Amino acid sequence: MRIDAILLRELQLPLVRPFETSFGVTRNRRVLLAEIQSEGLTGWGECTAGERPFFSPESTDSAWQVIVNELGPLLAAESPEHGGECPRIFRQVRGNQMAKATLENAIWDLEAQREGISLSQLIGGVRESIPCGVSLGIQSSIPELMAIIEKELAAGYQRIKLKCKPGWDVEVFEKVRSRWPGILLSCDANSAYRLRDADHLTAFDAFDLLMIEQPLWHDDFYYHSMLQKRLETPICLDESIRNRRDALAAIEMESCRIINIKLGRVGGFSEAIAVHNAAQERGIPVWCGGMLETGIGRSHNIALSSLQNFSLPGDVSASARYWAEDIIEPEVTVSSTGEIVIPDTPGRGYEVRTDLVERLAVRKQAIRALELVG
Ligand code: OSB
Ligand code: MG
Repeated sequence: MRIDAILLRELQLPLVRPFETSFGVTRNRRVLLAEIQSEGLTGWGECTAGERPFFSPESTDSAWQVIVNELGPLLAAESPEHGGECPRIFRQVRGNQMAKATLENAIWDLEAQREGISLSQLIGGVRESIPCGVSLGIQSSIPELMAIIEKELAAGYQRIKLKCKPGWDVEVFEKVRSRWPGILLSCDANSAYRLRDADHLTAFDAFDLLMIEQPLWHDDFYYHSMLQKRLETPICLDESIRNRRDALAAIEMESCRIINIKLGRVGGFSEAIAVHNAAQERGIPVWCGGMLETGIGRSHNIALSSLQNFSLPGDVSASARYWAEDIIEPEVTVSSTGEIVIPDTPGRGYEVRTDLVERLAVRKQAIRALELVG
């Protein structure tokens, strides 16, 4: 596929409600989108980096620079036939997985369109619909959280994940569990605890949590393996897993029993599929995480979640939970049984509302193959 143009845009858009984690509050997203034009087709990618480098070392601004200066020129100089060639094309650039995923995922979208099949089909997806959960940020009071949980359960969501941190944990779990004894419930600490909190973390075992996500350091396997020995509740790793080797190390060391896969965090579909397969071969279930994506990133997550071993409800939920108006058509909706139907039309299966994208864009840059070669 000849790369005719790579267009980068930064969109600014407010979340319908603030999202608070142990590392900070997000009110407004700054989303970097890549539009890649190739032989009459258009592929889209979304960068999942945060506004600040708090979840991972990348940010909207760092990804913009790396794509403009490094990855965009490397890709524009090639004519990849498959999304799977991107890791080789980008190999010289270390890290920067979210920047890489922005372009790689757009190439997979283009490839599916060229083949006339859905992205889910292209990657070998086997599901017709995916089970959905919600990730609920830290609230200002427990009654406010209870009201939100009530609403999300009524909407059909199959699993409730609570963001937690010291001071917003056992007391919250106690209240939620006593009101809803049977629901699938998990928590996500985003690295808010240390090994000296191990006794405190063992108290989480009383609440029959499906998992505790990333309790310790963002880059750790060893101390998570120490902690897992002391916990009945399975640990799920998110931040620590940047690639297949990390997944193998974590599984081998018994640092976790479940893995959260995020396309951006591992650098795109190639590595996400590799992590998925490595986990599946070792009997470790995975689920698809979210990064407050617009409909473009969300549609990539939906396709990814159609792979066999995505057997637990993910954090991929309806557009309307995030945006007054999403930039895709139709918006992502969730059924009353908490499922999203996988589209079967070519590519991602959701149209991009290019007029709205233009209106929301605050920064634009074109990377053209010819200019680069010349
Ligand atoms: O750790 O899963 C996380 C959002 C931003 C950064 C990290 C995380 C999250 C979420 C939100 O949990 C998931 C979503 O609803 O998109
Ligand atoms: Mg997480």
